[in-house]
Amino acid sequence: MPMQNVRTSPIEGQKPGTSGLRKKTTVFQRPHFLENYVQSTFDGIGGIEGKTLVIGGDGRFFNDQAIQIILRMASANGAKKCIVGQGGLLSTPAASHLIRLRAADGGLILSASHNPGGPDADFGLKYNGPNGGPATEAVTDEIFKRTTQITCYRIAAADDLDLSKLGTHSFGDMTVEIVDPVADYADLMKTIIDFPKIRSLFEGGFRMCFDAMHAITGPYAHTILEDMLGAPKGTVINGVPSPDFGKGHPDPNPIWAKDLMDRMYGADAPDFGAASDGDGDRNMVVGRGAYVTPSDSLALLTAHAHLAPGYRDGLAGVARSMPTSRAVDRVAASLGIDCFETPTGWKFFGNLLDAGKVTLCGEESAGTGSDHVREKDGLWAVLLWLNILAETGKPVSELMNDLWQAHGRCYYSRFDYEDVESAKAGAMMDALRSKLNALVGVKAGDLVVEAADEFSYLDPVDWSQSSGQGIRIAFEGGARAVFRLSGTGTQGATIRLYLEQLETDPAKLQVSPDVVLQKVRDAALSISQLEPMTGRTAPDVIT
Ligand code: VG1
Ligand code: CO
Repeated sequence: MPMQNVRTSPIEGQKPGTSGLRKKTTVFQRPHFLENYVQSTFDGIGGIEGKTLVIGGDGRFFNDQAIQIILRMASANGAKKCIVGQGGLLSTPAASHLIRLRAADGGLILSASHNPGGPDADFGLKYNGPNGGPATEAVTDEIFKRTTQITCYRIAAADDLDLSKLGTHSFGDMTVEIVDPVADYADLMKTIIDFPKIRSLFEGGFRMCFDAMHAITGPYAHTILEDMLGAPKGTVINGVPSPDFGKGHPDPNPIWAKDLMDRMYGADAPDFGAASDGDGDRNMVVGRGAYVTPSDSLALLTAHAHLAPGYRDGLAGVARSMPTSRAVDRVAASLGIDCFETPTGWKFFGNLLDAGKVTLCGEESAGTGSDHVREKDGLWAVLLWLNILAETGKPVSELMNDLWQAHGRCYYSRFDYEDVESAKAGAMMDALRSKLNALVGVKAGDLVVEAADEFSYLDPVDWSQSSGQGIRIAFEGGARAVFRLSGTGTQGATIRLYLEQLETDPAKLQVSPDVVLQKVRDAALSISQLEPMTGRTAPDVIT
């Protein structure tokens, strides 16, 4: 197979964000853009000669073309083997599992996750290391450095490989093995979740609605929920992946999964509802008339994980990203296990999981996972919930109420101000940062600031330091506001404001979150001057 060395020059803006590189699809389609980034990734990880890579994506627009380019580049760069999901598809957690199962040297995941897909929407690419987890900051820094120095990339001249045929194919000197994207993942689930127990739950008439949001979890959910666990056909909705996610926004939250929310709050609602995102690593959970915040979901799973076979011996510890509510901290304290606080993004959980310091981890953005892979895992979280529902026989609302009665309730909400002019968003964060030291003791509205800082993290395993990870302001009485800039957007800046208020009075555990959070919201907006400084009068999305 003829190989080409193609001359190129650095392209600006190839710095990976919270989870890989995400750009408008049209940017990824520009000449050399994808190729430069792929070559920089290969070079940044020390080359791929003789290595085995797992490759797959969420099926969004351009997935099929990009994967062919990546295979031709992998071949030209001397890779020994690529393991590819059939049709170029793999959910992010399934890719993570495959890397681990096959002891591959790493993997490339083609996805912009919860960002919309399509010719006018977003595309993304992410490298995961041999532990199956997202590249650490040291690795992404090295990849980025290579993007600024690149002078040529290597690519084979070859016809497209037919990715629909399972089995082993040769591609120049490289082998390409095309695997069923679902089978290994489903086998793994069987070892940690009590399938017979869930099967009997469905046999007893338990009803569920799983919204795959036209994204990658469709095939996984059809196979596992309907075929293996016996949930009636029709349990999974929007289950066929489409390149533009049915023109939807595959972000499982009450705003973007509104149809599911309407069903769950409507007459004759099912017992349990769930949704997953573009690449299958996020989950939303909702009971009949009872939405569960992701932070509460992590706390609930921590409290009851021992009911599932994979966690019978208890948890080594748990971890949450800094903006995630402190509900899980309270459960961990009652269990006598450690609770770690990390920066936003799954890459920060990898070392803790590898070192056996934590078993479960999660983020407020609908990500929950465990040591079974090194990514968050949407369907796994749903299955663990089902296992817990089957064991306890209680509805979601009662489980949540029990949790709050035992540990207090962390009322929680996130405000997103999207596509803000980057300079204005930066100026607001700078102004806030510059007054942090003077904030303690200041009264803002009805609240008094107790502590204020910018979060930085010292990894307790490899002692790497990550600074500038979000500004947090704690108020007397258990309220907290966090400000940070998103690292996954593709247009302007997105400011995220995370609000939290702890309530331990048993009589005040069923109040509307808006009412409870009003004081901390007012205090946060007054301290930050977010609205006048950005010209925004309201967030675009509240979750
Ligand atoms: C967001 C979430 C973060 C998550 C990341 C990737 O990042 O806040 O918790 O890890 O997306 O998730 P940011 O920087 O935009 O806040 V996914 O499912 O989009 O890979
Ligand atoms: Co995702």
